[in-house]
Amino acid sequence: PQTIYLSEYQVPAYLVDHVDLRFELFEEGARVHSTLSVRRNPDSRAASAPLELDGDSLRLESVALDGAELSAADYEDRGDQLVIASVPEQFELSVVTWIEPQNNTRLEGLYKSSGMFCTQCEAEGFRCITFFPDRPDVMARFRTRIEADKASYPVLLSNGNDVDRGELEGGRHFVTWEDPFPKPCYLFALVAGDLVEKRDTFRTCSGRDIDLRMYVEPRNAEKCDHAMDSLKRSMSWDEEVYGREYDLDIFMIVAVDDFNMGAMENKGLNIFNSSCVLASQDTATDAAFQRIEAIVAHEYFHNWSGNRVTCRDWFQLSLKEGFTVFRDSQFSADMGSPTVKRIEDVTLLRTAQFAEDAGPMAHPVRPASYMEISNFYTLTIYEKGAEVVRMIHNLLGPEMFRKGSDLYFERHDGQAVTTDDFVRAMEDASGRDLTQFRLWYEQAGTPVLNVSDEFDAEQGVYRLNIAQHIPDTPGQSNKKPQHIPFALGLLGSRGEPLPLKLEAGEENAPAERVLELTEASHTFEFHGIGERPVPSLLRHFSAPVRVNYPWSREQLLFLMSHDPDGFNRWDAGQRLAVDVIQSLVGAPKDAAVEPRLVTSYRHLICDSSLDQALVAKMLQLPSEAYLIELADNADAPAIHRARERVLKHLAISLRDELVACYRRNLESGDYEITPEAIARRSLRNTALAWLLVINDEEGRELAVRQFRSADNMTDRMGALRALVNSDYEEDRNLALEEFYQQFREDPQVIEQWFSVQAASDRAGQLPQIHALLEHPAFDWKNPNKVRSVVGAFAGQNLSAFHNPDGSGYDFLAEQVCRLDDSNPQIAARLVTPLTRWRKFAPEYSEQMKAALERIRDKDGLSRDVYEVVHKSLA
Ligand code: HT7
Ligand code: ZN
Repeated sequence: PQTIYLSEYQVPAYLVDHVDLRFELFEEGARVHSTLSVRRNPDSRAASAPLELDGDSLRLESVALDGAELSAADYEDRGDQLVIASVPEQFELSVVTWIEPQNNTRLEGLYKSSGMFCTQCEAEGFRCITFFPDRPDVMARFRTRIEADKASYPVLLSNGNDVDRGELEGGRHFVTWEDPFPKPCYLFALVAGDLVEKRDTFRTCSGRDIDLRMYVEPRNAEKCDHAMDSLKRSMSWDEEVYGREYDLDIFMIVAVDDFNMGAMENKGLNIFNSSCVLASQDTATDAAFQRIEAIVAHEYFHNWSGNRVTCRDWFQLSLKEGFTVFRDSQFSADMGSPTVKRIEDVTLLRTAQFAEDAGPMAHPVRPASYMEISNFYTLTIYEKGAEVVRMIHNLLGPEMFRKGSDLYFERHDGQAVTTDDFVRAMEDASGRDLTQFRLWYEQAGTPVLNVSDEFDAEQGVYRLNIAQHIPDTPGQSNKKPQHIPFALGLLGSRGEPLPLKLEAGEENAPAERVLELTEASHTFEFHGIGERPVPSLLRHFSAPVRVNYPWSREQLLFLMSHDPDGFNRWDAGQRLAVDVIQSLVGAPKDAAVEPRLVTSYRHLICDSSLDQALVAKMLQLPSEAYLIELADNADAPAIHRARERVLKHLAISLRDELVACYRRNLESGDYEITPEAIARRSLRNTALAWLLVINDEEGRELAVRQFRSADNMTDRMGALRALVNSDYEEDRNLALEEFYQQFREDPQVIEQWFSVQAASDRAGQLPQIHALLEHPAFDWKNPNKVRSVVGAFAGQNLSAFHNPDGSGYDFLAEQVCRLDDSNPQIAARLVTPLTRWRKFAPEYSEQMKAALERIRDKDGLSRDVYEVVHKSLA
């Protein structure tokens, strides 16, 4: 496959001002009539360039230029391109293509899901619908007429406003949609199906009433309220915090079961994976409710950060994704607990993005090259991209950042731009020079900060040295120092925050500062310090970096209970737990577990005056995935055993406290989704899980009772997970069966049922995984089902996946090869756990590499999987 380079970007030779589409939808396929108003781009230097339109899996039926049908000699159909060598300055091109949505298993372009037609055009799916310059810097106005059988497809939707509708012969009907805003074709959408409509309205800040509509299959009619409420909250938050008002008169959301990602921000017609939009108390966990709120907000926010101002090319993907993740993360923080949201974001970043940044697929936030753009919808583009925007926010402060975003939206409205344009708007609005900061977009790899300190008791000076280096990544070495905002505080021996005087005699010094690191090494002096302080470093996780500092366990325990920054309290607890678990990896069975860990957890469980949402997070031990990410020559089963050992020791030592915690947090009133109620459910389900890890009889009874009497999915799933991960095999099987019978008609719940088993070392050993793949509810064509079994096994059930006999790797390789023909995007994503092979001890890594080689050798490998496998083996 060909590699595409940012350095070779050229403006399009032709622009399209208007697109007229007519879709004739049938069971045996669809005919697409497209008429493009094209003109030569005055900014292009390619004066007499041929017209080149992208296409993929299309059957060309006819081509006409300015109304005159072209003969085959006038154009070249190269399969992936339609080329017309000679065209006038300005013209109308009409093309008719035939496609087969019912056979489209890649879920790119127009396809069928549960009997309805739907589209996914980002990044390059529009070319699977008709021939078109499929690149985001070609922005056109779209008019779309959809024709279909009225009984089977009463609802016909596209972008913009419905401007015409009527009956046709043979029981067919049509609806015409017009989108007044020019957009790239990746934002095009079409839906045709038998769907129920849920309506609401939103009055904007300027007093316009927006028609809000959700379209779902009739069986899901009662699962729309949460998404609709989330949408209204998002609309009003974006007005308040960013001054962004919605622009069309209608905003539509559609839920589809078969979808490669979470959702898609098509202009005025967002399409969602059902699992990311449908919720009811009975079927969705608290985590799902929160995820839905965040994704609804994310897609809505794209209307400005992505649609009104879009990307010039796909190297700029983080322009819209990083900025929009930052915006949705601010929104979620405002809707719930900011500290908990920060902990969740950082957990994902440190566990998965840091691993990506240290692996063979590492790439900058603005990549310099790619083979298959679908492989670049990564944690680096999304999560690290959001952290980069967050750092700009922190460096500029909220007011200047808002000035910068206002300027960005005003200056670039209706344009396709670059990450550099975004940074320039921030510079111009604030007067700050972000030249060095731009390296965050160019250099891959997670910066490492080595911090050391000394205390000069005589002078009352505390010195902190911070040295940064950025590890080599594929194609990049000897990197330059980056501009890193580093927030910190110092604590005295009673936990009191000390004033941070950077000069002797400084008055009113603050207790927290953001130091700006720009050199390879800096030494900071803090004056007027009477005793050796305990440093609280990188508060709020002010930059996406690794910090090495030789904390003693004593200091970590101290920070856990005294740090005024909730995030760093949590982080101290994580560092302590990591240290304790790491010290037990490969240690003799009777090696002691740090007793102070038990004491500190007892304090967390018993002191109900603490912020319970934070406590709920602090009680979660670092995940196996994170422990592996931190290790060299990782031995996943040994890490699993050490972690289990600590968990069991804590559960045995704190058994009575856990029962009391469970009872104290039992619900009394109605089910609510407030941070307090979520924390209560989280605490009692953690208590339950711990009790079952040690086969506690009372815990078993509580779990069975909770499973049967729960009035919400969080508690039902909490009890089920605890039983599944226990040694009570009979209860486990009974609960799994009961759960299945109760929810067998609900695909989103069955996905949870699959993944709770596949992720469990008790219920998810390979023979059981094979049985799940044979289960009647499993469907290879549905990405959610594949993720819930194969993805959960390889990504969460790490001791089983890393079975020393290599069977887990063989299994994954086999499933990737199987999926590669039907859905290459999903196949390529599933390879991820194998790409980390260099991280593991040789007895694992050699077998992982062999599995990758087997995938590499498959005949007809897709470009998606080819890129991931070849880069991993390079
Ligand atoms: N912007 C959307 C990206 C997306 C996507 C990309 C590749 C293949 C399928 C896809 N579905 C959606 C999602 C978002 O970030 O909002
Ligand atoms: Zn997005």
